[in-house]
Amino acid sequence: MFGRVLIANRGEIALRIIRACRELGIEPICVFSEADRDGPWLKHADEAVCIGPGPAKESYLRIDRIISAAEITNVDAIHPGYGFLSENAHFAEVCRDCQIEFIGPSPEAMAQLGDKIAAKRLAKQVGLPTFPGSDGALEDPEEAMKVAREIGFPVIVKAAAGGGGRGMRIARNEESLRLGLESARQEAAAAFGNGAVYIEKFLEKARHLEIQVLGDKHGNAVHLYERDCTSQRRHQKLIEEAPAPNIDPAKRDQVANAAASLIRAAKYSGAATVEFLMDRGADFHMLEVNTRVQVEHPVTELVTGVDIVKEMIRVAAGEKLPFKQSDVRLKGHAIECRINAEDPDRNFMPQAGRIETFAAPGGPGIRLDSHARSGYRIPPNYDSMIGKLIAFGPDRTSAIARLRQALREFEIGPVKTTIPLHQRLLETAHFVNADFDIHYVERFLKGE
Ligand code: MV4
Repeated sequence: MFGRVLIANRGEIALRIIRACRELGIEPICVFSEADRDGPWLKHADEAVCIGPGPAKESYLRIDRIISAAEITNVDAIHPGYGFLSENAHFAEVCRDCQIEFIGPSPEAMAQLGDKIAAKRLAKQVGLPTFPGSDGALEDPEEAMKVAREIGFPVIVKAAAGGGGRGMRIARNEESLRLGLESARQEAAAAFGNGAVYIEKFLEKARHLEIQVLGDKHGNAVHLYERDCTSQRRHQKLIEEAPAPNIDPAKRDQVANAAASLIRAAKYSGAATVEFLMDRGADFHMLEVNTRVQVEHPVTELVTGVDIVKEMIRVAAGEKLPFKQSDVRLKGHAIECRINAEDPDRNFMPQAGRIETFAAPGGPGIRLDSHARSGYRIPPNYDSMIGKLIAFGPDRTSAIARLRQALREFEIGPVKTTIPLHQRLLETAHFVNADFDIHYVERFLKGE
C-alpha cells in the first residue's frame, strides 16, 4: 500500500480522500491555492503545499506545480478527486512518466472512454443499448442529413470531447441541424481542441441514471448498481439517489452487467460511471462514461456498503477488488442533496463570504460530507458546492423523512444556500412519487 498520497483537489472531496487515507494508514498530503489558505480540511493533512493564486488555472489546474509538490513531499500517488485534472489523460500520463501512481485509470483507458464516440462504439460492442445515430464522427453536413432522415427528427448533435451538456445542439428540422452542426463543431473545437461531432436520436422525456463500476488491474470489474440523478438544473445535479425508484429489475441487471463488461473491455482500473437515459418504457440508452469519482458517490456507498474512495486507492496500489459481483447486494435507500452556496431567489447567484452560523444535522441514517463550518470564508474562485447531505433509510419513504428532518435542523447563515429549495423539492408530488424527468426541476422553478 502507498505510504503517502497527494490530494490534487480541495473542499469536501479533499476531506473525503483524507478520511479514506487515514483508514488505510496512508499519510494524506494536500496542495492548496492562496484562496484556500484557511481551508479547514488542510488541518487534517500531514503536510500542505501552496501551489499558486486563487484562480484554478494558476493552481489546481497547473500540472507542473502539482508534480513539483508531489516530488517535494515524496508521495507515492496522486488522487485527483473530481473536476480540475481528474479527467485529463495528459495529467495521468505525466504522473506515469514521473513514476507517481495516478489514482484512476491509465491514460489510454481514460482517453478511450472519455471520447464519447469511442466509448459509444465500445459500448455497442459489449451489448449496451445506445441511441441510433451516426456511426462515428460526421465528416460533412450531407452525411448528417442522411442519418437524420433515417432515424427521424428530433436529433441531437454532440461533441465527442464534450460532457455535462457542453457542445450539444438539438435539431428538429434540416435547417437547424445544418446550423447546429456548424456551431457545435466550432464550440467544441474552441473549448476542447477537438471539433469532432456526432448525432443521435433525441429523447424528449427521460430520467438520468448512471451505473457505478469499479475495475482493478487484474481484469476484474464489478458494478455497484445505479443512481438516479434526474433532479438537476442546467446540467447541475441537485438531488441523487440509489437505488433508482421504479425501474425494471431485469433490465437493470442486464444493463449493469454490460456496463461492467464495458469497463473490463477498456482494461480500466479505478472508479467509472456509465451514464444512461431511461425512457418511459423503462428502457436504457447509454450516453457517456465518467472516468472519475463522482460527487454523488456516497449514495452508492450507503446502499452497497462499499467504500468507493478506499477501493480506488487499493486498486491503484495493485490490489485485487476484494469482492465479486455476487457479493454486492443492495440494502435500503439513500438520497443526497447538494448544498450549494447560491441564492435560488437570485438566479442561483454564487454566494462568497463568511459563514457565521453552521449547525450540522444528525441522527439515524444521516451523513454530512462537508468542509464548511462556522467562521469558514467561502472563496469566490470555485464551485459553489459547500457540502452534501445524505440520508439513508430502510426504504425510500424513510430516507425522504430523515432527509426532510435533517434539512430542518441544518442551519447555515447568513450565506444563502440551496437548503430551502431542497425542502420545497422534497415536498413535491413529482419527487415523492418519483414521477419526474430531467426537466421537472426547471418546470418547478418556473412555477409550472
Ligand atoms: C441526450 C438527451 C436526449 N437525447 N441525448 C445532457 C448531458 C449529457 N450527459 C447528455 N445529455 C443529454 N443527452 C439524447 N440522445 C438529453 C440530454 C439532456 C440531459 C441528460 C441528462 C440530464 C439532464 C439533461 C438535460 C438536458 C439534456
